[in-house]
Amino acid sequence: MNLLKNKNILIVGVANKHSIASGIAESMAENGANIALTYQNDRLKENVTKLGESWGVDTFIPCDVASDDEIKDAFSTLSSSWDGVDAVIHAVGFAPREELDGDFLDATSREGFSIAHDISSYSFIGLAKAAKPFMAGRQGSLLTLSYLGSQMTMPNYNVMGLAKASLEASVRYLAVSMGKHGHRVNAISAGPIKTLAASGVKNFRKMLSYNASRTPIERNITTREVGDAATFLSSDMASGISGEILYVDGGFNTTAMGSLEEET
Ligand code: NAD
Ligand code: 0WE
Repeated sequence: MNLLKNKNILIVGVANKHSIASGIAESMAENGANIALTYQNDRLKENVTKLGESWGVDTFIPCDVASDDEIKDAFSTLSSSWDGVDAVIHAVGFAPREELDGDFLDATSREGFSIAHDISSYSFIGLAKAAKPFMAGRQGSLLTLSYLGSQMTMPNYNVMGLAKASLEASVRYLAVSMGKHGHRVNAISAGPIKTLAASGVKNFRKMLSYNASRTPIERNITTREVGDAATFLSSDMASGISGEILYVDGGFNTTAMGSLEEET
């Protein structure tokens, strides 16, 4: 399909081939998008460049979203090759590892709270601010990635649940702000996937099998399935959708008792 033909799309959050952002880039590349990728730091530069080249990407820009200057510089670099931006994908989340281990009250610190909210939630607003002038005159789209832990407690997800709740609220407020200029803002709430961010998490494999056994489609989702939903939401096919949180989780969030046929 060619849902994103002639669209300029910046994707933030590729670390390796397992990243959700990689499933998004692959789907968007197949759909004819012009893609630019950012990478967090020099450590990731080579990996991200190699991966990107396999999708036909030729623009790679450093961007640590903790820095307003780096966000601003990323868009000025982009403006030398593109006459504007149609869509931005934000697939970034981070909390200090110690925050995601054990009892919520014991594990949560003022510093960890601040970092989690800054990197996982504010950065989407920071990107929107910087992208806005480059989206002028286009019907642009902003998209971020969330998780059900924003709505319901999950063991160990802790302060990330609060940061995702904040991120989802920002989708609604940004949809109003950006809507005045003809742009849409949405999130995908994805089911759990074994990515780099998940690899540091205790018992993640156990969580994946629990999740699969209680999901209507009886399996976990893939990064490519998230990518295809992201392609749709960033395309003109979704011109009536804004402020929305779209669940790409095989229906997990809709059931409370599964089918009573799972083992665990
Ligand atoms: P990932 O580790 O592949 O991607 C996370 C990305 O965030 C990495 O590319 C990393 O470089 C980037 N990042 C972290 N701090 C940054 C900073 N300061 N500046 C710039 N980039 C920074 O893991 P992922 O699972 O693909 O995560 C992508 C998004 O999807 C996150 O928002 C995550 O919360 C969300 N998500 C993940 C799952 C899952 O189970 N894996 C489920 C739902 C939502
Ligand atoms: O949003 C996420 C990933 C969040 C995340 C993970 C890490 C691990 C390594 C943020 N920051 C860090 N920092 C690190 O140092 N997911 C939805 C995946 C995820 O993470 C969990 C989960 C799920 C699902 C953590 C605990 C419990 C469940």
